[in-house]
Amino acid sequence: MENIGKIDKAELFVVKIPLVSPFVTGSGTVEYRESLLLKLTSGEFYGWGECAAFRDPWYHYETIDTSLHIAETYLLPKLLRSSGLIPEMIPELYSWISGHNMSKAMIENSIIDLYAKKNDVPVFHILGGTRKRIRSGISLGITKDIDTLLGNIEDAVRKKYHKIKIKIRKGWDVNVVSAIRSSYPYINLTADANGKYSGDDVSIMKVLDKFDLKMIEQPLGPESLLEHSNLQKQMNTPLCLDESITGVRAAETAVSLKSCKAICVKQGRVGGLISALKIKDHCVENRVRVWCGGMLETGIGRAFNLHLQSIEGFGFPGDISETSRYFKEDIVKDPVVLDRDGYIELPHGNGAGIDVDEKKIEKFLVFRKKMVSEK
Ligand code: OSB
Ligand code: MG
Repeated sequence: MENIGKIDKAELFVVKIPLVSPFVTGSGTVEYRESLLLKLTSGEFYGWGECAAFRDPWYHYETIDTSLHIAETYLLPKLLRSSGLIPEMIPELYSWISGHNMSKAMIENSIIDLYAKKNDVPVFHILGGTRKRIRSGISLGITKDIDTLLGNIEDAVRKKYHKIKIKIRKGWDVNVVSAIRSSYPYINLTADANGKYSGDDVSIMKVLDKFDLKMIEQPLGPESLLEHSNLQKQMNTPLCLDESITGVRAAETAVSLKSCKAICVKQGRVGGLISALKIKDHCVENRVRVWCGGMLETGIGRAFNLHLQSIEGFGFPGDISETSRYFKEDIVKDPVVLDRDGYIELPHGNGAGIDVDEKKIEKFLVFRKKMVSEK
């Protein structure tokens, strides 16, 4: 395989795209997906990446502005001075920079897209993915009442989603799960608390334990690895960590502390695809279930998540839904759709397999910056 050579140009874009409806979680609401995008150019080739960070730090400390700052001050200048890189070198190149894994993942994704295009192979080929189609999953936000949510669940069941995840928070938990289970006793159902419960809420967790939830995601705060370990001991339902898994080391610690029986890997949060693969390997070795989460990404980030979930070892449906679930208009040409059996086909073509619509980027643009190599 050929290395990526020299990067000539790096272009950063921030777009702001309306969601079809506000996405409400226990810790924050999103009405517009504001997203930081990167396009790297090397000769006739280019690679795209998307940063998982949101405008505000309600889910994770990184934001669009911190990611932009880290990328333009540290990550991109270093990249524009380097040559002959292959994707495996990226984590090392940036290892001296503490944290900021979302910003790093955006760069890494663009490099992998570029590298795959240069070598005329799809991204999943580089990652070792073998599945040609993957099982879909949908994450349903908190709604104004339970009937509205039941309607959304009905739509998801009709579309044959392989997993339905609901958001829970105090006052929107046992009542909601119990109503869903009365109508849908057998669906593959999980609940995501986004860290908003505490050690005092064990009694609520014990009630939730009775509804055959396939997992409860991140009941306690991101730094509560020990508390999750204590809670897991008292529960049959597998706990799944999301916010806590900020990188490879955090995943290893969570596994050794038995803080969870499942991990939601968001490659955009753990530093990129290479780190996500390391976490997957560690989970498989230790019989912890692993699956690919999402961050309401546009078609760019969504494509990388799809490639990742195509790897054997991602043993539970991810949070990868069809584009129209969030966006009326996206910035890539081919939307993600479900087939009749609720599967999503891997994108065709080399690289990430997406065709970015730069006219749509112009339409939704709120910021842009270009950096060129000094040669
Ligand atoms: O906790 O998994 C989460 C969306 C934004 C931030 C955090 C989360 C989510 C989701 C939806 O649950 C994932 C998706 O559909 O992209
Ligand atoms: Mg989550």
